[in-house]
Amino acid sequence: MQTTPSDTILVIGAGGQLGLELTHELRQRYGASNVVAADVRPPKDEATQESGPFELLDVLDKNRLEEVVRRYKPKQIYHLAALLSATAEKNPKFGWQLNMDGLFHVLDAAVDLGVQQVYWPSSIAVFGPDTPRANTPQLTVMNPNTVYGISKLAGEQWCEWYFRKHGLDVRSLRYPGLIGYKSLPGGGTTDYAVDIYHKAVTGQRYECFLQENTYLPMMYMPDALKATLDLMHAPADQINIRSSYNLGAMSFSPAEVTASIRRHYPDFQVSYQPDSRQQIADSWPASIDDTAARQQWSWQPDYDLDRMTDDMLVNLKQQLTVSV
Ligand code: AKB
Repeated sequence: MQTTPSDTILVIGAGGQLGLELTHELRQRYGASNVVAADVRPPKDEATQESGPFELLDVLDKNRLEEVVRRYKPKQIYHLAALLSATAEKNPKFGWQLNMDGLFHVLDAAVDLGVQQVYWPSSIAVFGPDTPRANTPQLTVMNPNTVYGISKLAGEQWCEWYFRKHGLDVRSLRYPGLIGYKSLPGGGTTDYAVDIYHKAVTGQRYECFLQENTYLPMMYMPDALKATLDLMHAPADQINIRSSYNLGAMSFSPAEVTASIRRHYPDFQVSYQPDSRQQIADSWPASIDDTAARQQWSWQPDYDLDRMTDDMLVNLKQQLTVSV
């Protein structure tokens, strides 16, 4: 039975790296009581739990998901719960189950219960070793070779299918590595680019799990939030891609981010001890062509590497001072 959507927004995976910041941003824009945060475990920061409604929700539990959707009648769902690249390689069956069944449950609940819009994140992981690495086009050879990448590519195709068959307004971005100071990522290949800043401000040396010359596409969190909300607000007739949009901002290597940090901490020491994540990074693009996003809904990033570094370091230092 369809419900009448309210102004409510449901964020699934609200305790994760992106979920936490997106929930805060949505609550600021639309009012805390209109944004329901949901996660499989209570969020580590009390603000998410206390500043607005929170629901414990395992997206693999379809009945519970439907109960939450029936209760709040959200007009939009942001479904962010997933296992990232490195963790999914270690738990392939569970990675596939969470990333695919979770998506089906959300798409079906949206169709069956009258949710107007769904946002679902894809990733640069949809590309693989056969993909052109420099300035990777929107449409090209994909052939991902990680569980995470395979699940994201399949998910993109399903999103498009639900749009065509059910008219569901699903929108998606292929995020590069996301970097922010408010929350830590977990289980990704691009996580080094967050960890390295934490080590720098706490006066520690950093052992990087990727080689110094490994270039990957990256993005500062304020740009990721802007892109996500701009895409969700764009008029439907401007959205010609219903699988997922390439999204770029900057591309750098561990050596380059180290140099950027050394402008502030000249003695910062980094060593390199590549592990299994190197192979994953080597199969991904080094940079992204996001012309479609720029042309169709005016995407434009604000942060380059040095501007991001300056902001990360100021904010991380401030957090340290507050917590001492
Ligand atoms: C990961 O490293 O797995 C993620 C991603 C690029 O999707 N940050």
